[in-house]
Amino acid sequence: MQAPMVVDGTSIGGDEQQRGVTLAPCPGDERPGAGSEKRLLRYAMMPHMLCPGCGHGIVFEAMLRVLAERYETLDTVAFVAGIGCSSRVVGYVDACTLHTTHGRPLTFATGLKLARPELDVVVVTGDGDGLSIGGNHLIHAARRNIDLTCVLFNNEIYGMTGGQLAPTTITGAYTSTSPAGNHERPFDAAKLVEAAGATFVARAQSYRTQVFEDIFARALDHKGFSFVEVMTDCTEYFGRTNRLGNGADLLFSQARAEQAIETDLAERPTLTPVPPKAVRPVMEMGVLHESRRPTLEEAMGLTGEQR
Ligand SMILES: Cc1ncc(C[n+]2csc(CCOP(=O)(O)OP(=O)(O)O)c2C)c(N)n1
Ligand code: SF4
Ligand SMILES: [Mg+2]
Repeated sequence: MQAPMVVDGTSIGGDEQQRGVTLAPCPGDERPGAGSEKRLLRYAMMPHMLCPGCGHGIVFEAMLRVLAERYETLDTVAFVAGIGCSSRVVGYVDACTLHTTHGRPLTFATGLKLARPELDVVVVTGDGDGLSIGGNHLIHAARRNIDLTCVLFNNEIYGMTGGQLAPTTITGAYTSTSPAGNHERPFDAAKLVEAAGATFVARAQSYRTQVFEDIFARALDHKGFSFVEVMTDCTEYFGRTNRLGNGADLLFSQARAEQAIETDLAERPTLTPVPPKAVRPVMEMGVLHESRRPTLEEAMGLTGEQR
């Protein structure tokens, strides 16, 4: 029989108590208010399935920190996700959650928001889920300007299914389906979604979680379709296949690819695997577009009393 997971002496109650799970102190827990995001976790789902060093855990924890500051409980917040390692994280948050089919979280979220406009609906998707099989739904959700917050975890690969090429994989990178290096050019997700009509578009990195947290909070406040692309790293497939080192090495390579800081470093190739060389492009970070026009719910009259 598996021994109960007891990491330190802090008892936390609820279903986590039934499983004998206790919380480990994390670096930074000594900060005032730090650690409060842990109350939003679904302990019955632990241990989680993310690989050591995966950027998705960093981003997910940052999302929880923002939510913990804004909500006592997540009863009025719905998380909707597709399928993928990124999408899987919604299973770990103690909110109303829909873990849907691959590529379709925005369709479920659209139905949910129109039926229950009073809910705050957050969509978590991956670059495969949101831009490959679900790319069509993404551009139409943006065009409709439905009031959803969509966070796309871009790790430039299909992580969950064994590291296949994604529409975001950088040119030259090795994946399990591009053994000679990727010959294609990746999507610029943020530009695509802005052109499709989203009224809030931003890009952030798992490397700088404070910036991501500020952006995520603004996206939640925004009325209309908010899209946040967050660059995260798949250590297990993207990192290992391209011989890019561990999670920390990958985070450092993100720092070099950010336009706002270290532009001198950014001009140098940051990914130097076996040839053909894959160079992580320099990307603009921050809020890239913000505007206001009627949301789909407003256009349909689902406002005021009817909401
Ligand atoms: C209809 C359908 N096609 C394919 C799959 C297999 N599949 C599951 S997850 C996934 C890719 C996920 O990639 P991404 O969204 O980038 O998530 P990541 O694991 O990289 O975070 C695929 C192809 C599926 N589950 N359903
Ligand atoms: S396979 Fe990649 S994306 Fe999936 S959990 Fe592991 S490191 Fe993260
Ligand atoms: Mg991916």
